Amino acid sequence: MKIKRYEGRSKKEVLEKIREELGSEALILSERIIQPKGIFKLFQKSGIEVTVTLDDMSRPRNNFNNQLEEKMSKFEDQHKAKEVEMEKQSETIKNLENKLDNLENLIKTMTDKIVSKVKDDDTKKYKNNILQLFYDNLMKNEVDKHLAEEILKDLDDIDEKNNVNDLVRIVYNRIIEFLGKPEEIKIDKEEGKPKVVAFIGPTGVGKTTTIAKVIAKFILDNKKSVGLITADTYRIAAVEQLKTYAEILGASIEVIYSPDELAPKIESYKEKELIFLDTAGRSHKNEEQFKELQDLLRRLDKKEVFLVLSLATKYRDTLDIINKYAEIVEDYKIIFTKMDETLGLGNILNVKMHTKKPLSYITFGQDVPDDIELMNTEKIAKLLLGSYEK
Ligand SMILES: Nc1nc2c(ncn2[C@@H]2O[C@H](COP(=O)(O)OP(=O)(O)OP(=O)(O)O)[C@@H](O)[C@H]2O)c(=O)[nH]1
Ligand SMILES: [Mg+2]
Repeated sequence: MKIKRYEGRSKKEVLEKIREELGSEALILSERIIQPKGIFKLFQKSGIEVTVTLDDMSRPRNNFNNQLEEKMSKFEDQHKAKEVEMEKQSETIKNLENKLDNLENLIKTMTDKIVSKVKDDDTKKYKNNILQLFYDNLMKNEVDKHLAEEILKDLDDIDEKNNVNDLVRIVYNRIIEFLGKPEEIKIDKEEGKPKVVAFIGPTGVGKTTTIAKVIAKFILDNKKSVGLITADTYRIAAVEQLKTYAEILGASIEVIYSPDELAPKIESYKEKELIFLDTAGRSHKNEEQFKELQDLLRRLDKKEVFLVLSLATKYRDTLDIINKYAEIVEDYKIIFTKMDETLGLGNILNVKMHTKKPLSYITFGQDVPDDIELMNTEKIAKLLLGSYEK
């Protein structure tokens, strides 16, 4: 440790000396006023003595510096470690990103493969262009895929150029055969008892309108005597609707409010050639309504039941409907309505496939009596395979 004393007349003077010699690092240890001594003391001014140290002062400074340096280097180390850590993390994130990219690519490739496979299945199913066109049209009409495949089965090897006509004829015939010969309502009066033709089906499909169309043909074209019974008393408007048609057509009409009233009404119509029974539309989800309808149908001994289905109903819903009606009636024929409201006629084939029941009339508009005909299966086959024009 170096200790040095400096003297001067003022503190300023001494400090300047110290700064000159030791620089600004020197540390002041003590200061003392120096009084002049002896006989000259009266004439002399007091001075100042400053004791300083360089080492002592630099040591704490050094310690401080060291600590500071230590702290700084620790901080730098920590900072570096953090940087390394961050680098590692960003590396990991990059790796993860790469993995995600790879996964995304993999999913895309797989999806593309599946989509192109499905497309291949659906669009490029047949080598023969005509068969492919038929298949595409059947699909557009929402024909059940398996049924469409069945209709076009075993034909792909026929040479296209030489046998176009054969191919077309075969496919048309297959459809016509599959649909079967549509059956119309016939007068069938045995033992003096007219047959009861009952129309059943979901709400709003066109049962009442179709009955009006059918009886108009019997009354106006064939001059037959027809009796009408309506069991649809759920809505006042329903009774009024049929009464209006009956009035215009000159048919008699009876209303029944319970199944017990059915037999007497049928009896009262025994002179008629045909009796039509209109029923209330049933939601295929309402069990109670279905029981009532079943009860009504059971009371008819000589009957012909027509299940009326709208072509505007989706395939899935139509399936539910036919399954539900199959629970309460075994023997029935099918009438399709609202052909004018859809481009897809596939449900005609689909329903036939699921029920195997005979087809009958088809309706294509609201006009009574014009918008109805016995289904023309050749026309339907053409529409299903070729175009959507009606
Ligand atoms: N576009 C079109 N509408 C039809 C056809 N047949 C019936 N309609 C209409 O469908 C609606 C319902 O017809 P309705 O005869 O009352 O049907 P419904 O099955 O008796 O109905 P509910 O008795 O309520 O079950 C009416 O507006 C009819 O004009 C058809 O072939 N095409
Ligand atoms: Mg009705």
